[in-house]
Amino acid sequence: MSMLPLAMIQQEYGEGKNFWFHAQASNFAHEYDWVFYFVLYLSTFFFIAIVATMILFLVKYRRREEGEAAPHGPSHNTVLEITWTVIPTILVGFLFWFGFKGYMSQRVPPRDSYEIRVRSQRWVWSFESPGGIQSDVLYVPKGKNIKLRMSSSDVIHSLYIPAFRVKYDIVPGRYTQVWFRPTMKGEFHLFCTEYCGKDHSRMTTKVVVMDSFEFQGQLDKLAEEATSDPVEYGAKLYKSKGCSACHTLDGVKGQGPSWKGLFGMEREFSNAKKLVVDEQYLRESIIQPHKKLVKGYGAVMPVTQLKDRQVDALIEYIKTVK
Ligand code: HEC
Ligand SMILES: [Cu+2]
Repeated sequence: MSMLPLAMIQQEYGEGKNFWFHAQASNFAHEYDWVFYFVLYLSTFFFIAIVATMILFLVKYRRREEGEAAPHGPSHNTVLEITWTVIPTILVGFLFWFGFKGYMSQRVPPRDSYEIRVRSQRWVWSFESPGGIQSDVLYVPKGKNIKLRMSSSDVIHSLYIPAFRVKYDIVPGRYTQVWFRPTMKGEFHLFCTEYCGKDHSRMTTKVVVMDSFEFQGQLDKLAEEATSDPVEYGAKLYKSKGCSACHTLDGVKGQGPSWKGLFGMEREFSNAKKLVVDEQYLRESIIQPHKKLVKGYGAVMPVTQLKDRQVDALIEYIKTVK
């Protein structure tokens, strides 16, 4: 048991954080937790009341003598029956109202929301701000309504930000969306909660909530990074775009061929004539992965939404993997 004063504990774990929950870091958190506790205490109350009554009756009406006949009890009690129908109905109606109200407010983003594109892919997240700046960490300004427009390039994933009480599936072939308003500065977990294959458990990143001034600075920094050294940028994309899940750098065969010594080698295909690997071929393999299939490999590489300069950077990077 910690002896820290309350103020220090709150600073360490975030306001509203306790045994059950993460910090209350979005506009939804307060009401969400309230409903959770209401259901929890209600269920606890009825559990105890029902089990206690059962035990009491077990003892009180137990058979006392060998061969004693069971007495005839009352078969009907209108007042009791109405009571145990009406009270739970009211309670359940109340719960439905809260659930429905919360659901509706989570489903409908306000018009003025700042839209961030979220792309999910086995096993990485990618976020893109309206200005086209991409990152593998979700940066959001505090106090603004944020809408995430999400898509998947392979299987079903699910975005979950516990501190925001936000969770929604991302289904291939369609956009899904969530919104929230961050109310607390800091870093919070973001992860996939839909089992999506081998490295599902590593499909994690974080949300960083900044004030709007810091947020602008962060966007500028990311934009700068993207235009600097292409090889360095390519190395980052190799990880953040999920290429590393299938392509190794050390010659070991993964789901896809290793990139070691790829540039300049001779390649054979199952559906095209052989050629020597050059920039043209690399570009095509990244943008239209299934046009030429490397011999011995299936058509499993996902089509990734990459910007032109990202494709360039990846090619520059591949050229350095010797
Ligand atoms: C799900 C696994 C998977 C992921 C993720 C993946 N690839 Fe591939 N990739 C493959 C497979 C399998 C092949 C071989 C079949 C083919 O040519 O499509 C391949 C082939 C390639 C080739 C041609 C390589 C050669 O040896 O001739 C390039 C270049 C390439 N991928 C780049 C990328 C880049 C860049 C990314 C990340 C943006 C990426 N891949 C992500 C599976 C993957
Ligand atoms: Cu996933």
